[in-house]
Amino acid sequence: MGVVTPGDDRLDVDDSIRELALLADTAGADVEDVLVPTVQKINVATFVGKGKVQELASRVKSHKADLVIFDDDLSNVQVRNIEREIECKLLDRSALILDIFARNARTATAKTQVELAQLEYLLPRLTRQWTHLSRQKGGIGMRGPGETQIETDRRLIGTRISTLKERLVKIDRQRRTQRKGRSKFTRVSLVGYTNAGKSTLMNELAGAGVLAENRLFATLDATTRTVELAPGRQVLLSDTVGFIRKLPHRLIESFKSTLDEVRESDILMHVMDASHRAFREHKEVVKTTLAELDVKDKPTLLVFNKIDAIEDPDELLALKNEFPEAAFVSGLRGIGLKDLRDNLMRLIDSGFEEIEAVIPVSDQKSIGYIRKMAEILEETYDWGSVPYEEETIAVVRLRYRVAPRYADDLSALIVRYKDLVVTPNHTLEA
Ligand SMILES: Nc1nc2c(ncn2[C@@H]2O[C@H](COP(=O)(O)OP(=O)(O)OP(=O)(O)O)[C@@H](O)[C@H]2O)c(=O)[nH]1
Ligand SMILES: [Mg+2]
Repeated sequence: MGVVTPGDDRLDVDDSIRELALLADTAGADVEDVLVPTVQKINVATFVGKGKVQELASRVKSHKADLVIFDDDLSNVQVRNIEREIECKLLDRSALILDIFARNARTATAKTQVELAQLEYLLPRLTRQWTHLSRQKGGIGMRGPGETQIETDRRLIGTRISTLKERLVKIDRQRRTQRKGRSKFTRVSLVGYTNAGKSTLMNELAGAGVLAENRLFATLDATTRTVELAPGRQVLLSDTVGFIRKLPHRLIESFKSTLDEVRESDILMHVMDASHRAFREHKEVVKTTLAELDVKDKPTLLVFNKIDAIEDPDELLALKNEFPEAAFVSGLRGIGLKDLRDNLMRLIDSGFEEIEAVIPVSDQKSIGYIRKMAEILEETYDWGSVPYEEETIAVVRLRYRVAPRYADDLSALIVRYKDLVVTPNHTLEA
C-alpha cells in the first residue's frame, strides 16, 4: 500500500510502488494486491483515513493475506492501530529493507552492521506486546524489583547495541590498516542504485567471482580487487552495497565501515541501469545518498550499463549525445569495456599529479615513503657523481604518479632536494 498526497507525482509513486513490489518479492513474498489511494492529509493515528483502513482490512480478508507492506515509514502508533484493524502483520518500507539486508548478509561485517540497524530500528518501537528478549537470555535475575518487562528489554537491546558498536570500531580499525597497505594504487569504487549491474561489471573487469543476481541488495559488503586498465596500469576496484530511494538513514549509518571504502576512494564509477525507465531518478537518489555520506566532489565516471537491453537505438544515441563524457557498456555481454577502461584512465590522469624528483640514495626513508604512497613510473640512478653540499653523492631520479591526497605530503618530504639537479652529462642508469 502506498498513498498519493496532493504534492506527489502519481508516476513517481507508481515507480516507488513497483519497486516496493520488487523488494517484497526479494524478501520472499507474493504480491496479491496493490492499493494506492489518494489521500488529502496523513492521519496521525492511522496514516490513511478510517475508510481506507477498512478497505485494506476487507482486502486482507478476501486474499487471506499474511502481510501488508506500506511504502511509507509509519510511526509506532500507526503500525499498532492499523494492525489491530486488519488483523495481520504490517511492515513499512524500512522494515522490509532491513529484513532483506538481514537475509542477504553473509560476511561478519555485514551481519554486525545489519543487526545494529535492526536493533536501532526496534528500540523506539518496543511495545508491550514485544516481551520475549529476556526470556531468551534465561531471564532469572535479569529483572530488577519493580522493573517492567519493557524496561528490561530496552536495557538488553541497549547492551547489545553497545557490543555491536564496539565490534564495528574494531572492524573499522582493521580495515583502515588494510587500506593503508595498498594506498599507492588509485582507488576506484563502483557506486549506484541496487541492481544496476555493479557486481556484474566488477566480475567482468576483475574476474572477481562476486555474486551478481537479479535481486535487490545482492551485495552487502565491500570487495576489492586489482584491475589492469592497460599494461602496467593497475587500479584497485571496489564493489559495494547499492542504494535505493528511502534507504533508512539508520542503515546508512550502520554501514559506515563498508561505505568507508567509497568515502576514501579517489574516483567513483557511478553505474546506472540505462534500460530502466526511472534511471534518472535513480541517479538523483545515488547523488543524494552520497552527499548524505559526505562523499562530495569526487571525480566521477558515469557508466550507462545494460545498453543491450535498450530496444530503441535512437534512445541510446540521445543518451550518448546528452552525456558525451560517460561510458556506455553492457557488463553482461562485455560491450564497451575497452572504452570504459580508457575513459577511466583519462579521468585518473586528469586528477593525478606526475612528479619527478631527484633524491640522494642515502635518504632511504623518503624513497621508501614515495614507493609506498605513489606509483613509480620510472626509476634511474646516478651512482656518485652529483654535486651536493660540497660532496658528490649517489642519487636516484624518480618519476611517480601520486593521488592528490598525498601530493602535498610527498612534496614536503623532498623540497629540501629541490636544488639537486642531474645535469645531462651525468648518465643515469636503471
Ligand atoms: N541485460 C543486462 N543485464 C545485466 C547487465 N549487467 C547486469 N545485468 C543483470 O542485472 C542484475 C543485477 O546485476 P548485479 O551485478 O547483481 O547488480 P548490482 O548493482 O551489483 O546489484 P546489488 O548488489 O543488488 O546492489 C543481474 O541479473 C545481472 O545479470 C547488462 O549489461 N545487461
Ligand atoms: Mg552487487
